[in-house]
Amino acid sequence: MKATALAHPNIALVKYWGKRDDALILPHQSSLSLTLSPLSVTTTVEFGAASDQVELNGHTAKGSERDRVLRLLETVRAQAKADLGPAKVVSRGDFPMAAGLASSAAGFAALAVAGRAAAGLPSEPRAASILARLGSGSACRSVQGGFCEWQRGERPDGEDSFAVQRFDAAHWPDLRMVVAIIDRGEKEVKSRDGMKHTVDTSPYYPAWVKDAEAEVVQVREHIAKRDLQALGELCERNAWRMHATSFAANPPLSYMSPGTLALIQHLKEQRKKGIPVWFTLDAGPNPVLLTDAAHEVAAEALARACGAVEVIRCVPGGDAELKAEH
Ligand code: 2P0
Repeated sequence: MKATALAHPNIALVKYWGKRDDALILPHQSSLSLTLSPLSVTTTVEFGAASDQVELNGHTAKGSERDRVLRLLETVRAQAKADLGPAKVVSRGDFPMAAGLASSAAGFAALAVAGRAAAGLPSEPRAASILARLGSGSACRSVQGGFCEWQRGERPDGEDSFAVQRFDAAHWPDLRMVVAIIDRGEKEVKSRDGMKHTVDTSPYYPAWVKDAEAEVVQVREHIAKRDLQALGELCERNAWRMHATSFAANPPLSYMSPGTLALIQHLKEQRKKGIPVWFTLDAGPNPVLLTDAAHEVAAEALARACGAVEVIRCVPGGDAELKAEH
């Protein structure tokens, strides 16, 4: 009746930006991401508590935050076909939650894996990925490690919309992701609201969706060959295009800060000097730099020189995993 799971956040190389079904969290497009180690969220679920309790990073969750967690566990109860009673959930992350690092992705992946185990359901990546998706779209890509592809699926019930692992973390141990925290503040527009606004009002949105499936295939090929330059160039272009859809929304929406632009423009100069470093950028001001092990120190130094207040060096991460209960 009690289980604890640890999951890593992920950074999308081809991004998810927009839903075709808001309730089931079904995307307009497929996406492909990489999990980030050593960053993690650890979540414990215990059924049979006196009442539903949700504690996130030491605070009692309220409102929509609490509702999202409890709704996911409602699905677990239905799947287990058992009256498991109220649930106590305790979740804690080890990285800045508002850094735009998809903490919700790691959190809901850990919740899905722990929730299924606490209910006595078998360990099944596909079922856990679908469950995690119901909490937060990108969470479906944090159930397994390495490079995971969220296939958009076609079915209206979402049963074919889940992530599959394309390459495990050991496929490319030399790859490095350097998270450059430009701004620790909470973003003004949450991803969920920003993507909905973009889908509803941006004339560029259909072009973004049209390109996505082909980009997933191309990224897969670059990863297969461990071609950092080709991967970096495609990731940058994909990030620019995602942000371009938001710039064109009405009213326009920008997640970049002046510091973001200063850093990402500087990368061009660094590449001319022979440093292999590219960026990707989620719905926030903090770029993630892609490079190799030989250049991670240089990438950190240039992020700091461009104003990063904190830098986190990451390597490809593994699967979400259950922890032994004591
Ligand atoms: C991604 N992002 O592919 C994209 C790129 C942000 C930019 O997935 O509404 O927290 O819970 O499904 O997954 C962030 O959005 O949104 C996100 P919901 P989510 O990683």
